[in-house]
This record gives sequence, structure tokens and C-alpha cells, in this order.
Amino acid sequence: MEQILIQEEQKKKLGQIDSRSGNEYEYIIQIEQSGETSFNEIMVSYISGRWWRWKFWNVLQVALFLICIARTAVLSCQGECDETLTASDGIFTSPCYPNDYPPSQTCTWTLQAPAGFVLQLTFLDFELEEAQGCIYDSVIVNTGASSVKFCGLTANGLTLNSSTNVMVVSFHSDFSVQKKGFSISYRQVAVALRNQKVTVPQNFKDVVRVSSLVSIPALSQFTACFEITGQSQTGSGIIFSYTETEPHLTFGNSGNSMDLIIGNATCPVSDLVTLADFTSNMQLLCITWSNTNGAVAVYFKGSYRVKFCSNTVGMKLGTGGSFELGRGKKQGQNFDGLIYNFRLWSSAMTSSELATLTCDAVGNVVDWDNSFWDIPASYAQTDSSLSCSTAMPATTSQTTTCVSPGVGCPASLTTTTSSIVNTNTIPTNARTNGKQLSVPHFIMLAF
Ligand SMILES: [Ca+2]
Repeated sequence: MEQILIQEEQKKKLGQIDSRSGNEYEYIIQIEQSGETSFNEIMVSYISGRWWRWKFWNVLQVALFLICIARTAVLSCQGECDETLTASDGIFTSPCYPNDYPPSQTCTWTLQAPAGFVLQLTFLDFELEEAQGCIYDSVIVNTGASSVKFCGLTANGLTLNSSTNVMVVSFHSDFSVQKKGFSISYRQVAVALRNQKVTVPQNFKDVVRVSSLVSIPALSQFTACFEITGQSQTGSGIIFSYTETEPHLTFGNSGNSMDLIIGNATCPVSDLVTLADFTSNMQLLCITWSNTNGAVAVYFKGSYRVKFCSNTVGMKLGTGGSFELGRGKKQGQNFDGLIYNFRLWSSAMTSSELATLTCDAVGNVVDWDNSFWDIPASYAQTDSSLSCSTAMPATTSQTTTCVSPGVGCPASLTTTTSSIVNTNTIPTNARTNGKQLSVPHFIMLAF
């Protein structure tokens, strides 16, 4: 027979765990087997009754902690609520979208574009609690010239343009009734080509060219000025060309040397400028030609160099051709770099004229303006640091200088806040919830 003897004196006090919880004891239990003189010892723990109170207290704390964690997880979608967005395009949403936005939330997104650009935003999705005057939940868009307030479903699908390079979108929710909120896309829109530089296409199928709406006259002399940047390169690099049925004017390196090619006459100009002269710093380059004496001059980095190519005397460029950056006829021959502010005049400027030429001097044949160029959008890069970047117009109406579609011509700048008001025909989605039932609306705020 076996028996268990608990020897109180052998109990080992482990220590008081908590003043309110009691003590925990550990006992040595000796198992005495009859007929044997030895004892087997095992350890058991004994915990006094007050331990349960201690346990409850700690479980409660853990539970509260877990509740807190869960709430934090819910609130975490409020992150990045106040932001300044400077990317050229993007999307932002209300907190927790497409789930309901949190109650009592206030957010502000400041869309910031470089000088010379406006911002265009589109409500991809929009649903807020609806109320007369949007007094509960609202989105306010400050376009610069005015402020427009939205709630309900009214903003869904709308596009708004700023009148300056800053646009502020504010969101507010009250304590009750939440909806899924909104998703808004935005993009910076260059007002003028003067704010953009252009990559010379390396792809055969892509062409940056003067618009076919521009009639290029017969030229017996010309001046072409542009700013150019690119890594020093060897091999071929055609910078621009004028093509009728055949390339009739080409400037650049066609593989052997830097040449100005007019018709079938080649004028080597490597002694005036080479591709290696072009660096990552954008530099003005002008090249002039006159058929009276065959003078070819290059103005680059402030120095004017001229030579005479008699084989071009009497040549003439015909009308009706296509003027392009690069050559666009053969893969891999184009200059690998960026061109900005390309302008063409029908006369050969003198060195003093070139030295005093300003970036905003208008080319009388081709100017650096959207109305003169057909530029695939992916080849134009906005850059506020360009030499002739324009200041932001005071109102969007000034953007009507875009006479033909181009990368810098905003597609729908005529969408004004006043026209939006008239499109307000979306049915109500109001809920009562103890609040006043209302009709859909949005509100113009005057500053
Ligand atoms: Ca609400």
C-alpha cells in the first residue's frame, strides 16, 4: 500500500505574487511504499484560493489589451490621412476605403504640383453620408479659385481642375452614419510645352514631330535652336531631320561624323560640335545655315563657330515635309537624350543675335508650343527647372492657348466648378438615423 505524506514543514514558499492574490506553495510529496525504507519524492504545487482572483485580474488585463489591439487594427486604416501629394499622378482614398470610413474623422490631402502645372482630379468612386448642406460628412475640394463641397453620391465620376498648382481636398465625418467614402485619382497637367522636355524616341515606331498642321515654307536659310542633354555618346545620333520623300535635312551623327546634310550635300561639322559635347547639363545649341554662301554656324556654350560648305550653296528645303526630332526612319540611329525648346526660324541669325536670344523668343516657323508639335505623351517629361518654364496662369481660362491637342493641353480644363453644379441629378441615398433626411447636393463655397 502506498500513501502520500504531505509534510507542511517542507513546503516551500515561492514568494508572494501579488498583494491581493495570495501565495503559491510548492510541496514535497513523499510516496512511502510499504516494506520499503526509501521514499520517492514528487513535487506538486499548491496555490491558495486567492490565486483565482489574481488570475481573473490578469486575464482581464490581457482581454483589455487584446481589445485595445483590435481597436488599433481598425483605426490603423486612418493612417496617412493628412498628406501632401507631389507625385505626377496617383490615387488616394478615404480612410478604410472601400470599407466604411471611421466616425469623427478629419483628413486633408494637399496636392502640390510644380509651377506651371495644374492638378486634375477625378472621383473614381464616391459615397458619403448625405445631408442638407453636407453638414454631417463632407468632402471639400479647394481648386484655388473656389471651394466645392460634396456629400451623398454627387461627386461620383466628376473631374475637377485646379486653377493653380495646389489643390486641397478635405474630408470630414461626424460621429454617426458612415459610408465607404471615396477613391480619387489625380494628375499634374503641364499647362505649356515650355514646362516639358522631350525624349528623342529610340523606338522606330514612335515619332516626335512637328504637327502636320504647321506648314513649313521653302527654306533657303534657317536657324534651329534647342536645348539638349544626354550622356556623352559615340556612334550615331541623329538630332533632328526634315523629310520630304527622302531625308532632306539631317543634323547629327549618322555613324561617322557630325554632319549637317542638306539634300545630297553633306557638311561635316565635327569641328564645330560633337555628340561628346552633350552632357547631363542641358545646354542651348543653335545651328544656322544659309544657301547664299553655304555658311554653317554652331552656337554652343556661348561660343559661335562658323564654316562654309560650298556644296550647299544654292540648295533649298522644300515645303510639305515632316520635321522630326531624331530621324524616325531607322532603328537605333536617333540621338539618345532629351531635347527642349526646339524652335526654327526661316533666317540665319548672326552671332550677336544668337548671343542675345532668349528662351522665350518665338520661332517664326516652329515654336516650342503644343500647337506646333505632335508628341507622344510618354515622351514628354514635365520639369519645373527648365530654362523657360512658365509661371502658373491665374485662371484655367488661360490654358485655352492650346489650339490643338497635345501633351500639354489638358483634356477637360473647361470642366469648371460652375458646370458641375448643373449636373447634380443623382438620386438620394439618405438615411434617417435620427438625422434630417435630405436631398443630394453639393455646395459651392465662396472665398
Ligand atoms: Ca457620418
